[in-house]
Amino acid sequence: MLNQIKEHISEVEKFQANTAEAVEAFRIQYLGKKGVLNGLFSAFKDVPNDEKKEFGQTLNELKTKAQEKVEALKTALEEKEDQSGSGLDLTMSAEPMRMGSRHPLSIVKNEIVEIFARLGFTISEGPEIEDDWHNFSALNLPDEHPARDMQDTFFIQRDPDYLLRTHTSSVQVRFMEKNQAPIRTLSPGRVFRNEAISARAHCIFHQIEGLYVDENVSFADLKQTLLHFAQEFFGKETQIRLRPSYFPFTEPSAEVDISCNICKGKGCNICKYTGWVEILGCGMVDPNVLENCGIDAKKYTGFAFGMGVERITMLKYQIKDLRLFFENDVRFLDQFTSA
Ligand code: 2NM
Repeated sequence: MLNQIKEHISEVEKFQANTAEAVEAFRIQYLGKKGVLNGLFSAFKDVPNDEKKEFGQTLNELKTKAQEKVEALKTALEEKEDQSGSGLDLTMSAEPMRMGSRHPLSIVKNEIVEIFARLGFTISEGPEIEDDWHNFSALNLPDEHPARDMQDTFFIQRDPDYLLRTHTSSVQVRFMEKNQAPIRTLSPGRVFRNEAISARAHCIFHQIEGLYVDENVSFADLKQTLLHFAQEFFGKETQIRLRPSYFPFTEPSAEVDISCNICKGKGCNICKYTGWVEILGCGMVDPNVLENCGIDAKKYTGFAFGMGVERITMLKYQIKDLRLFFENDVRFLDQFTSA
């Protein structure tokens, strides 16, 4: 009987299996209800007393060995499966995840804001629905000015007039009414004009206007500030030129061109073969405007400028149709990656 157990032990030690079924069959053969071990344990009571000790020890050895064998074979099979058979390929690339990206107008707005922030300008914001005073009268726009016409302005209510602001200068009027010089402020925001939508015009667009008021602010300060901006935004080699212009709220006024950064002056579609591209309007704030906003025009002077964010963005990325900014087609938006 003892020899029989020892034979089982050596058989258990030798046993090998490659499939889960073979391991299970082995477990049932030895450790199952009607298995070898239960059979031998039942025979234990018939073993003579002086042999019981050795018999019991050997039988326990067989049981432990059988249990360990089953565990070892199961673990080996599981490891083998992890490496290959489960259909899980750890070298496969992950499902592509759609990352959001910033709207090109936001990218450009943030870049412009940062350039002026480094010069000490802070952001001011105001309402999109304005009254006549902040959008027109305070800014020296005479009653007969064409911008006041229904054709150009979206009126919400007449007499008293409420309208969608046509420029962000209204924000700067509000800022001057609340703050005294020195003032350095930048007003980015949406503006509204009653225009037919085309590749070049939209009834909603974005402006950034800047205002600098202090003692002894000169036209030279304006020019140098705008040159610095142009070189920061469009590149160090960029040149600017100023052409005389007219705005009701500034005197003198100018339009600013940058040297064409596409063709470097050689002549191309963008600059219409002139070598120059218009980017903004500017001027010295009319003393009437300063006085209208409660700033002493005898003591202070100021410069102001305004630019269209769409125009600058189209130049930067060579976008040919303004409507793309408002359609939010992901095939368009996906192309812009930046902070
Ligand atoms: C422009 C051109 C020139 C401008 C003027 C003012 C204010 F409120 F200070 F009078 N803000 N922005 C201004 C001046 C805007 O946009 C083409």
